[in-house]
Amino acid sequence: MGDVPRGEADFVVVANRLPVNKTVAADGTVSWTRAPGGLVTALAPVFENRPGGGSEASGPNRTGAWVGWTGGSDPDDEPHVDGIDVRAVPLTADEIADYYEGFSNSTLWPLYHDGLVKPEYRHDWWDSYVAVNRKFARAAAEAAAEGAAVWVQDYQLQLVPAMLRELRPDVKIGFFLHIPFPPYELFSQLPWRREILEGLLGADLVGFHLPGGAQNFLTLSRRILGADASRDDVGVREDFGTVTLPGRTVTVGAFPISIDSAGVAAQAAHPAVVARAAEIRAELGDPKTLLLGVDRLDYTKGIDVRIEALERLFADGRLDPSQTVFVQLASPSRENVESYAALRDAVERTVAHVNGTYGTVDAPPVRYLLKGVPRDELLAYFRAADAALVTPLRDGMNLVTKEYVACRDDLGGALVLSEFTGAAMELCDSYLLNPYDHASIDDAIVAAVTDDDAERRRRMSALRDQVMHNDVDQWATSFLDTLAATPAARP
Ligand code: GDG
Repeated sequence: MGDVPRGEADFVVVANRLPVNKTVAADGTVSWTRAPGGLVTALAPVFENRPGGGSEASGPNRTGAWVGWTGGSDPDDEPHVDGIDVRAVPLTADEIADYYEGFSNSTLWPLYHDGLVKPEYRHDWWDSYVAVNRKFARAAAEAAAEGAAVWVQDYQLQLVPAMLRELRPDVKIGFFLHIPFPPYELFSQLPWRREILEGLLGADLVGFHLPGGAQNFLTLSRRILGADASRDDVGVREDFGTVTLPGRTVTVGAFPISIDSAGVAAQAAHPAVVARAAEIRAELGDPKTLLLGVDRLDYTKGIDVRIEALERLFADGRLDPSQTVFVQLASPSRENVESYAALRDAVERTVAHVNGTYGTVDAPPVRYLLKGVPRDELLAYFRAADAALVTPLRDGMNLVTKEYVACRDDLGGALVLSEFTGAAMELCDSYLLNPYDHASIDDAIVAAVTDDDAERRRRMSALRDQVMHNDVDQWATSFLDTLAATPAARP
């Protein structure tokens, strides 16, 4: 307990990954750059917008720190990036295999995404998850100043809140889950269901994207732990509840994440990006209809769902393959996890099949890229596309949707969106579809590309109102203000 040295940061973010990427030049020189990815994209502006890292809740001119893993196993790594005080938590190769690829991404990730792939339950992975969570908790405890606000992120670190509270009962602890939180029927498969819930309940505030996740958490706390968990019917927001524990109360709520909407819009409106968008269409042979998918290569994202839909639409004559180009930008992800390698093979087979059947040698209708593209290039694709196809089978939020909308100040484009994303709750003027229903998918895509301009512009304008008014800073401020207002523990 008392043997942890106090740090100096009044605001600490604890996340699996640091917002850094390592590159090693031919001469061995190591350099660190900012990394892409949902969480990093979401949190980097929050961190930078708080001078010195101090949250509004904890006052200006304070210091901040970001605790996380570099993404590698070199014990000599000392990452640094401009503007953020990063504190690396080193992981061994075994920990990467067991905590990260194992328990986080072969147990929790599939379990929390409807069991789309069968979750594996292994005790050696769990032991590693516990040990690594302890490392993160200790690093956070060492970074945090007396009374600091510590914001723990996501499914890899669900034990950190309780571990940190044990080490540092003086700090305020927030936890936010970026992926869906499953209902009792699924969650209770987990052999360590009690431990995970107890870990999360170490926080003062537990946040989810959607009210449904918050509700599941309250129900699970009641049914599995027998805790006094209730929905706050008299509160200002009906999506808030509380879990009352001996000596303290945990606040539970929904905070739908967003993007740096103005920043994305401004970058996408840059003349170079606008020019590149036109160039992209020309390079693709000026198709009548340009469709776009942008995802990490993940089985939750429904990449196969949209390609199979295209095949049906070509076969049924509802879309003309000689006048349609679908670009799928897929960034490689979790390549050492078996289900991801299998997905890659399946997607590549389907792409080849559709191109072989409906393409010509010089004009395949599907263009598939398995690599991350630079940000400017990505935004140019968003500006160029007549429709974005976002068809996940399950997705916590999906930031690609919001980025696409933010890029379309021309009110062009259309958003085709799965009901099984968090974003669908807010973006109800998109072309919504049920990714399990072929007719629903096909009709949504056809409507998005054939509706008249007035209807498409009306929808995009409504979507833009939503996205431009609800940005990531509002998300973070709302979470941190709620955290600051949570009741102090009773001695
Ligand atoms: C998790 C949850 C939740 C993608 N390819 C490239 C690239 N990206 C960027 C996108 C976007 C981010 O990565 C992906 O964010 P998503 O939200 O779509 O998805 P996840 O990575 O699964 O994120 C998700 C999120 O956490 C936040 O809470 O919304 O539900 O699963 O920003 O633009 N960026 C660049 N090149 C690429 O090729 N530059």
